[in-house]
Amino acid sequence: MEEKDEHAAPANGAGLVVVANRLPVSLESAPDGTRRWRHSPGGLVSALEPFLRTQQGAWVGWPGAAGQDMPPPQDEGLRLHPVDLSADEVSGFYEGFSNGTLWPLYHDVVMPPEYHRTWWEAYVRVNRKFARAAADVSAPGATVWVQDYQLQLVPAMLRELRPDLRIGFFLHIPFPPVELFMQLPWRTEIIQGLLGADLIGFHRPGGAQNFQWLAGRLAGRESARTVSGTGGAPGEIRVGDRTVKVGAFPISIDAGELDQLARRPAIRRMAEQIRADLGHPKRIILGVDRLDYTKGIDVRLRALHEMLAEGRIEPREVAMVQIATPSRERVEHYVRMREDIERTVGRINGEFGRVGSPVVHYLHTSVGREELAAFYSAADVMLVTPLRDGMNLVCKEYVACRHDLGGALVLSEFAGAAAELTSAFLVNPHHLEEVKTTLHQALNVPADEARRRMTVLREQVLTHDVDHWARSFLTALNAGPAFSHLPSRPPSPGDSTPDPAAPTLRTDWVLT
Ligand code: ADQ
Repeated sequence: MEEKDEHAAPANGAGLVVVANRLPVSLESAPDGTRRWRHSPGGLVSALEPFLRTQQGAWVGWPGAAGQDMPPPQDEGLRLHPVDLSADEVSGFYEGFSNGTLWPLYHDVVMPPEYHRTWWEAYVRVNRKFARAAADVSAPGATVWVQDYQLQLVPAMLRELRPDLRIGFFLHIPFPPVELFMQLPWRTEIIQGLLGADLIGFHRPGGAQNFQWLAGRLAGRESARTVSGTGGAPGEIRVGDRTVKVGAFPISIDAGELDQLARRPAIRRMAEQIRADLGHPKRIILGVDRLDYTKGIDVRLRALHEMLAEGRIEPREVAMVQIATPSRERVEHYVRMREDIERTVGRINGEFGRVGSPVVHYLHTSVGREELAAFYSAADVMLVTPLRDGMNLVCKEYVACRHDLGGALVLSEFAGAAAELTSAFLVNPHHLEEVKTTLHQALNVPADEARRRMTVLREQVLTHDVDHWARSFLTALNAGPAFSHLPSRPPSPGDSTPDPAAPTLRTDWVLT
């Protein structure tokens, strides 16, 4: 798939390179026309930063604005390498193939994916750009960790350019069932692209198993060992003289940091103020999501609407806050979904709200970490109802903020997190009556049962944080001769107990 292209390793290259669609900074334009870089620290950045700094790390990614020419800020521990994309590339690669084809296909086709050859061509072109950028910055024998569905061709392209590298790939969204993946006109190319990696990680063992089956069916690759269920060892696929490992690595959050944040008196005061601003309702229901059709925001609004209409919820006693971050606003499905959601909010408030006190408080905005922690602390019921979600970090963030053991989490069975957070109120979001019954249970849960459930949830989230995830993946990737260069860190409570969701590491992997 890749033309032969010789690439020499740079003399001062990085020992660990993260390749992701976005850089951890983005270029913003002020109203006066000036532009500046804004740091956008996410879970991935904070998880990988310690590793990156010890390895003279580099991060390769798109800065988020088409055709930018401003060099990004540099700091000593972490070098940022922007990949410049033209407006056409953003449209074909990002809005088109990534978010109009792969995103809906990988999320159980909850919206119909579109298949366009021009989008595919842009995807190939841009993946090649990312692969070249990674080849340009990686030291001899470096570890390169490629992230997510936008870059599935990069592992094979990069291997062609730099066979000396150790390459990992992690998919942050679900890997679809075999029969859905088979719809994709470029299915073989995607599987071959991923097989360029030494280790391919998914959130759930089911995704890893689907991939292994497809590697056999589409690329004629033999599985030496099939990945087993949660707790099992990664599977192995033979690719020529190489062994590709495939495993489940459930991602998490910086739980300790959020726990500490939520304990601060200032956050507790903010939470009290939120309750006061809402008119001291008996119950606060909260939703926090990117405004995405996979997140099931419409599902929870429909459930609330019907429960209000049936008199199962008294409008004066309940306030629902839905905070929705603007997302992918140029993609058509998203434009329509936003209109639908806003129409439903208007309808609920028109029928059940009063002057000065709507039932649904809808904020189409992104909020800061502190405000988010205050909302989580104030919420009696957290509604997380995606129709399909690779993991879902919001539910873990809510749990991390509830050191008071208060609150109730309603969680979709179709979120990857449901496999770990089994003490939540689990629900099938496709079954509206069940969503209503479960919401009713959560609104009325006795305090001692709520505390019991939250205690178990917190034990899981606080002992399986994002550092644990990054460490598990990099350990598995580097297992073998190069393993010893991982930095050490003081043990955390999670290290003492076996992780049911982490793969068992073998010492006999031989990587070439
Ligand atoms: P996302 O689809 O973006 O991630 P999620 O895992 O819930 O979904 O992460 C969203 C993040 O954005 C959370 O950290 C949350 O706090 C934040 N956020 C959401 N709305 C916000 C708001 N209004 N204001 C401020 N912050 C907000 C993808 C996959 C997931 C997978 C992650 C990580 O779709 O399944 O869990 O990657 O692998």
